[in-house]
Amino acid sequence: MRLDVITIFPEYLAPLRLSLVGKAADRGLLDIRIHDLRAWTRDRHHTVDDTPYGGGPGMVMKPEPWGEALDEILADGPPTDGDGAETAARSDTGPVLVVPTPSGRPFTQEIAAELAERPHLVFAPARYEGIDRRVVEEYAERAEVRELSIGDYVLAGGEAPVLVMVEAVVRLLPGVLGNVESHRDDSFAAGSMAHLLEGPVYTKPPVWRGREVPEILLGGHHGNIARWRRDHALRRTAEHRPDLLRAAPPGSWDRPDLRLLAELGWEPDADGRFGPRPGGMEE
Ligand code: 6GU
Repeated sequence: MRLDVITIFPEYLAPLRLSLVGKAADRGLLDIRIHDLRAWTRDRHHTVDDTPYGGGPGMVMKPEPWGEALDEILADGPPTDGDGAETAARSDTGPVLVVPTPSGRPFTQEIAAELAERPHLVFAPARYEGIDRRVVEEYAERAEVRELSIGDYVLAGGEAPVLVMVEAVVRLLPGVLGNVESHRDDSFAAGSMAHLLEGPVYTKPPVWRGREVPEILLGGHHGNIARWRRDHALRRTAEHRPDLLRAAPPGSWDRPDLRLLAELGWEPDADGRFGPRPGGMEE
């Protein structure tokens, strides 16, 4: 996978050289290139922003440096296959331009998995007032553009979101995680533990500061251990992310799940989905 990041703070992306992502790059699974947007300015002051048309606070990133940077980087990326009948903007092998913005669609595990299938990702982090709109319009004709937000809060720029998204994508690439099984129980991964958060984990010693590891985990009864883990995942999800329980398709729950959920005050509606109790205080 080829990964380009165009930024006015190249040093902010230094963590991509470390840890899991850095190792994947060292092993040749990933070609990461960080570019300074100011390299594509032509004035003495390397100007990348200007005041917004229509007035208002803050500054807007000028389109010209982005245009020159993206032209060069898209031309230099891996070739798009196809018979010519499909455009790069629609091809599964064409580049994806990721524009981090608090006004984007929510970045999810599903989107991370889609991005992990693509050969070329180009990230365009901006300061939060954003990039002149015409840049997204222009490149939507030549790439698949994804405007993505990492959560409901406002950051000063898109660089931290790039670190987040790259890590989420790269750990899904074949050969990056040592143990293929490591994906299976991920909170938010598909499978029988989908829509459940992960529960608690323990390691040695068996007693630490007088606190014992739950006894069931010390025995070798795999069925009981799996049940214990699922119960705790369910408790944690009900507590921290009730929205995930409500969104779960009917048929997600087995008999012990339903018993535990009832104990926690949840019950399914006629379609088998959990919703706020009639007469409850929610919504
Ligand atoms: Cl992607 N960018 C900025 N600036 N703030 C954010 C964000 C992105 N996602 C959440 N907040």
